[in-house]
Amino acid sequence: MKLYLNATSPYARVVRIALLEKQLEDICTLVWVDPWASPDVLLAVNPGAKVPVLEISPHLAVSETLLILDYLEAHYPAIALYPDRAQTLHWLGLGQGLIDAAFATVISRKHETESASSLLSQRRLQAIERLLAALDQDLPAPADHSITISHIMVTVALDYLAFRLPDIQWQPQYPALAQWYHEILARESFCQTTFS
Ligand SMILES: N[C@@H](CCC(=O)N[C@@H](CS)C(=O)NCC(=O)O)C(=O)O
Repeated sequence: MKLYLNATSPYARVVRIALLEKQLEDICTLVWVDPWASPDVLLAVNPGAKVPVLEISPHLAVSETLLILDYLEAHYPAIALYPDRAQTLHWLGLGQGLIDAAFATVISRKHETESASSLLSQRRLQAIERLLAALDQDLPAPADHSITISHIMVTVALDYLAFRLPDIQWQPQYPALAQWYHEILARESFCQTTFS
């Protein structure tokens, strides 16, 4: 297998951590690309020019983070990341929503596609605020030695906020969520995949 990724993508980091936690890193080659440059090697596996993409075999590649995770879980179930599926999907949706809102905010700021006071910007920031409050109220159960895909998605989302949107000062407001985040962040799979 090959994973196409870049080092600042929260979506790609989720997949990479899932591969590490499932102990699949030895059977997956990392292919580093800049999706914004639309390199031919990426377009060949994903005409949409986005990372992550998991190339399973020549002419067979899966794009979209949740679909890649679904493939990995179905084909490599030995270390399971979806223990209680309904509950896991509940938190997974909150984490993916947080990444989507944060990533769209970063991109619109970077490319100045809209002003900070625009309706869409405001709605995204409000969504981030509400998602943080919801997660603080209802955290995925603490990870012991095992970890679930919800822990991965939510922690990557929170770390992406710290990396790209440090002006959103959520940690003093939500100390329980902050403690939970720092505990998971200390795992080897997160240390090996820091944003850079
Ligand atoms: N819905 C996709 C989003 C992936 C995505 O937006 N990736 C970004 C990097 S974080 C990208 O490749 N952007 C390049 C582009 O939009 O042209 C997923 O869940 O995997």
